[in-house]
Order: sequence, then C-alpha cells, then structure tokens
Amino acid sequence: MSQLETAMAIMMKTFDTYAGKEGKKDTLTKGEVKTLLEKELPALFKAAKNPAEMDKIIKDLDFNGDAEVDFTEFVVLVAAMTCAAHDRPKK
Ligand SMILES: [Ca+2]
Repeated sequence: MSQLETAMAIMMKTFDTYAGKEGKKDTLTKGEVKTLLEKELPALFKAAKNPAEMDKIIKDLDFNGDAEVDFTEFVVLVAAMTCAAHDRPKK
C-alpha cells in the first residue's frame, strides 16, 4: 500500500476500534468520542478545558443531529484538523 492508502486504512481502523466499544458498531457514542479524542487527538482533548466545552465539540461534530458520530462526521473532523496543521506556518 502507498503511504496515503496506509493513512486511510489507519483512519478506518481507528474509527472501527472506538466505534465497536459500546452501542452501535458503526457510530461513535459520546463516550466513545471522548475516549478517541483523549487517546488519538490529545492536543484537541487538552484544548477542551471543561466537560461543557467537550460537549460542544461533540455537538459540532454531529452534523446530522442523531447524537452519534458516524464515519463521515469523524473524517470531517480529521480533515479539518489536518488542514489546520497544514496551514500552520513552517518553522
Ligand atoms: Ca451523527
């Protein structure tokens, strides 16, 4: 596999690993989102100083308003964070 294909496979595997912990297997519950952010996106997790802020991040992620984060919604988050990192001025 190419590097990009590997990166895509890792994204799919990461989502599936956390989504399979509780509730529906193909969506992330609020608890699963929290665990995923804490383990996989610690910088974003630390940026949320209190539970209310974390709730807002999760609410913003849930575009279709079904109280779960599906794979599309997860990919949008990763893409947004990738863009933010890419746009950051190089040292
Ligand atoms: Ca959703």
